[in-house]
Amino acid sequence: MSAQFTPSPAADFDVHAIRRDFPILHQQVNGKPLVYLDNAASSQRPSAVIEAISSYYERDHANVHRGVHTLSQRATDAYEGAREVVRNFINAADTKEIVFVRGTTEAINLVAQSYARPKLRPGDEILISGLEHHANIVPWQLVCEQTGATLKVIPIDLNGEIDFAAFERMIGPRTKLLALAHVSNALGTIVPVEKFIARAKQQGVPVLLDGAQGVPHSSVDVRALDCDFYCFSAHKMCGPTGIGILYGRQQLLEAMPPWQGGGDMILTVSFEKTTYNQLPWKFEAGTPNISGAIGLAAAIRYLQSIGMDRIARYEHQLLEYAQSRLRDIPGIRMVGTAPRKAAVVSFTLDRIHPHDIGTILDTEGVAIRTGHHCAMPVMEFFKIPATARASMSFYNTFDEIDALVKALHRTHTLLG
Ligand code: C6P
Repeated sequence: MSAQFTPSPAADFDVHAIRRDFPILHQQVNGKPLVYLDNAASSQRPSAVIEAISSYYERDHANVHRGVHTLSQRATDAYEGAREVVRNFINAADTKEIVFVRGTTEAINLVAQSYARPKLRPGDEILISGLEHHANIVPWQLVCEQTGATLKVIPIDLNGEIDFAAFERMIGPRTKLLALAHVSNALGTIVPVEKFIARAKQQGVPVLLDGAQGVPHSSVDVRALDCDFYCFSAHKMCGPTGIGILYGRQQLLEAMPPWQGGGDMILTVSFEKTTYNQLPWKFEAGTPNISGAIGLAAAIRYLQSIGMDRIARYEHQLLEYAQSRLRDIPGIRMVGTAPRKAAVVSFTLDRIHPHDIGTILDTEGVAIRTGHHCAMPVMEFFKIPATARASMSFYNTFDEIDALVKALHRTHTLLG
């Protein structure tokens, strides 16, 4: 047995009280208590979020920015109020910098098409890393195909960290944008984005951060980070699906053309000429996801009521406990061993396919994700087709990690 980490959660962190806020957690799956460890794919929602959305539909729903009637004004106030909640949460300078989108994927595509595409010329370069989710690869491949620019990939090492020295060699006068994950979804690596941003700034290169796995687990301050774009999805932070945020520095967003046309993004339309709305509405064509924005604001308020720093500390304890307990599983190989990690453990078991691990775990009520996690190049780097990934959230318990470990021992007994 390896030395085991003894958890000592802060006395004022009452995970059982927190769990009572999440109705979905209290059920049996396949006759066993649900152990939900697939939070990196999508987290669960507290009652506060579910109630905010249903109360909006029960009392306030109408279209926004269009009607003078009371319901439309209420809906508009709630929608724009949600923007302010997001602004405050990530410490953006102005609500003009907060664009509601469908999620991280749409935010990155928006920047690729509206910021990068008009600027890129053949020979220009976009820099990403070998850690990226497909959402931070494919939009850049598309825009490179459209413009003749080149996509360059900063290598990673066997711990799952981005090679900073290689980055320093690769950034240069042709680099037009650096786009990096804040936290890797497949491995959990927390990327030391501050030093990448500082180096990019010396070169005058703008930086986009894919914050899909960053925002839910630690406090993010876009001004302190000094990034130019920051993208995230509500559904990974206790909010609804189908809504997310593109934060962009105002000066850059002002200079970008709209990427979709339609209602709400215009000031005037005639067949000869159309003029566009101000920020942020210039990027929000059509009826937006109003209830989604309201749900996201409720999720942020909920997270703030617990405190992002307390969440980060508790989740770190879950990670340390999981890592120390998993070491004893026969044939386990941890994939992604960076010293700074979010609460994600990716692993393989000797001679057992990750999908079989996932299937056996499900019979024990334990939900994890298996596969390439939409990060196929990461799997290719480690020369594996897939991993099993347990991703934890602040409502998980140490007992649930014990349940995971027990189910893995059973998997080994059945298939190993
Ligand atoms: N990762 C996972 O299981 P969307 O689908 O747009 O909300 O988020 C895309 C995305 C972008 N970047 C990172 C780092 C992500 O983790 C994700 C979503 C999920 O890891 C689903 S593939």
